[in-house]
Amino acid sequence: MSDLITLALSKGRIFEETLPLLAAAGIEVTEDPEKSRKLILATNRPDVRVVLVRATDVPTYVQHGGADLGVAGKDVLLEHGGEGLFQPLDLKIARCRMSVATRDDFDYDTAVKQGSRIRVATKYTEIARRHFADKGVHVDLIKLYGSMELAPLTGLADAIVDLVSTGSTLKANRLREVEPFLEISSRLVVNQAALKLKRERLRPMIDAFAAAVAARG
Ligand code: PRT
Ligand code: MG
Repeated sequence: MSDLITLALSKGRIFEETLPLLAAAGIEVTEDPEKSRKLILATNRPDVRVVLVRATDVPTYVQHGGADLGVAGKDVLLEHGGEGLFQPLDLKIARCRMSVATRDDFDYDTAVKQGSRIRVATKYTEIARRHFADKGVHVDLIKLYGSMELAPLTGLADAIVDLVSTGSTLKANRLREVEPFLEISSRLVVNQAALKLKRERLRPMIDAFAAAVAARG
């Protein structure tokens, strides 16, 4: 195992919202990912680097030691399963909720009450499967990799399960949020072997993140 500390982040909201937490640990990313195509970013600490990966790949990198630690949404962690990952901290960033949404003219409550089979399109098949199983609702899950909003509009599905934050994406596509069911935020994930072998340097980082999260309230 290399002596570097490698942190896996995804571009966009997770990268942006993790920067202040890194700053609290005295770590500054010295390159701007929006201004270059580099996937490995240096920091002010010669022993710490950031790697940019797809949000859904963060748990995989950390689990297999491609990174020592990373930041991933609860949605991503639930879908991944979280095996081999130590999850010491809810960073309370990139917050949103997982919801069921339908077309305006689909009567979800009645369909549920009548025990109808509902066709649900989603990228989050594991979360959706568990949610409807807990409710005792029969569903046919259709796996998609993006643009879930299109599914009810084209007749591919009756409903979708997707992340909602402001609600404007649903609104723009004339969909209605009928059932928010899971609060989502991002977690710090740490490789279990790294936690043992690099404990002296990782522990203060984790503690600094925890203090910054607590200070934010
Ligand atoms: O976008 P890309 O395909 O590159 O990857 P990604 O979608 O996996 O990454 P990214 O950066 O978009 O999301 C990373 C993490 O941010 C997710 O795993 C969530 O934990 C968290 N997060 C917080 C969100 C949102 N808010 C969010 N609003 N992830 C996605 N969205 C999407 C949502 O899927 C929907 O399409 O934004 C749209 C809804 O937003 P509103 O504001 O219109 O309701
Ligand atoms: Mg996205």
